[in-house]
Amino acid sequence: EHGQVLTNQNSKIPVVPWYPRNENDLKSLGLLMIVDEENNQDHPQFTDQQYRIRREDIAKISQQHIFGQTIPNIDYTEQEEATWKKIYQVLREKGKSLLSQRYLKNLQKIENALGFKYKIPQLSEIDAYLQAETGFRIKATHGILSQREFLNALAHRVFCCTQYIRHHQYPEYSPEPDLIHEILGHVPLFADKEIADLSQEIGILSSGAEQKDIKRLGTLYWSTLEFGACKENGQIKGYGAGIASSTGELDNFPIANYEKFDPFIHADRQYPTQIVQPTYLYSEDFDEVIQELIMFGKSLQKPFGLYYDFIEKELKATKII
Ligand code: NLE
Ligand code: FE2
Repeated sequence: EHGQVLTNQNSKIPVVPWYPRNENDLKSLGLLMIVDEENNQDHPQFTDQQYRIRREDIAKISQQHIFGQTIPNIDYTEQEEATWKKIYQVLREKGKSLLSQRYLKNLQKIENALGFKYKIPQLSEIDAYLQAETGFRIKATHGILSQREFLNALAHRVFCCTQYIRHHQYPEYSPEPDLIHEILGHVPLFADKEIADLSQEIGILSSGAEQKDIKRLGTLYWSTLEFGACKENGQIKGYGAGIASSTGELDNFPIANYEKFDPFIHADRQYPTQIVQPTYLYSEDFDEVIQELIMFGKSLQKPFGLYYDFIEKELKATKII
C-alpha cells in the first residue's frame, strides 16, 4: 500500500510520507491529539480549569466527527453566545477600514445568510454554505492539528475546523485557533473561489511532501492566508484569517512593520504564534499572492506530480521523476 512499501534500502526509490488519497483516507483525519508545548501558559485559556473542562467536552464531540458524516451541533452556553456577540461586533467595526474588500465582501454575504449577528453558527451550517459556494467541506477537529494533516486535507477541499470558543475574559486574542478564528477568519476566504482553489493547490503540494517542505508550506500559509496583507488603492489591507479574527491583531496592524512578500525569501522565516505578529507581509494585490505561491510550488522537489480528480474525488499521480 502507498506510503508503506517504499523503502530506500538499496535504491533511488524515495520514501513518500503517507497522505490521504481519497474520501476513505479522509476518515482518519483529526484522530491524533497534538499537544503544543509552546502554549502561552499565562493566558486564561490555559489556566482556567472550568474553561478547560468545557473545552475538553466540546473537543471530544468534535474529534468523534468522522469526515463525511453529519457534523454534530454544539449547544453553546449563554456565556459562549455572549463572547461571540461581543467580539463579532468589535471585529466588524474595527475590520472595516483595515481589512481587504475581498475578505469583507465574502464575510458580508455569509453573515447575512447565516445570521452571525444573532448567534454562533453551527459548523453543519457553515459546511453546507461552503459546499454550495466553492465545494469546500468541513471536518470538525478538537484543536490544532499538525501542519501536515491540516495542509493535506486542503488537497481534498477539506477544512479542519475547531468548534470550541475562546475564553470570555480575553476574547481579543486567542493563542490557538477557535471557532471565532475559523468562522470569521478562514471561512470567508474558503468561500472565495480563487482562494479556495489556491488553498487546494497548497494542499496538493503538501501531499507526500518531505518534512522540510511541509514546514516551508506551513510558513507560507501562515504568511499569506493566516496573516497576509495586500495593497488596495495604494493602502495595505489585511486579508489573513488571523488578522480578521483578532481585535488585538487589528489594533496592532496599523503600527506593525510591513515587508514585501516573497515566498523564496519568506518560506524559511521565523514567526511568533502566541503573540501578535511584529511584521506583516504584503503583496501588490491578491493575484500576485497566487502567482508567487504557484511559482514557489513549482520549485519544490517531489518525486511525483499530483492532481485532484474531481469526478473520482481522489489524488492521482501524474509523473514519476
Ligand atoms: N490569534 C488568532 C485570534 O486571536 O483569532 C487565533 C490563532 C491563529 C492561528
Ligand atoms: Fe488559522
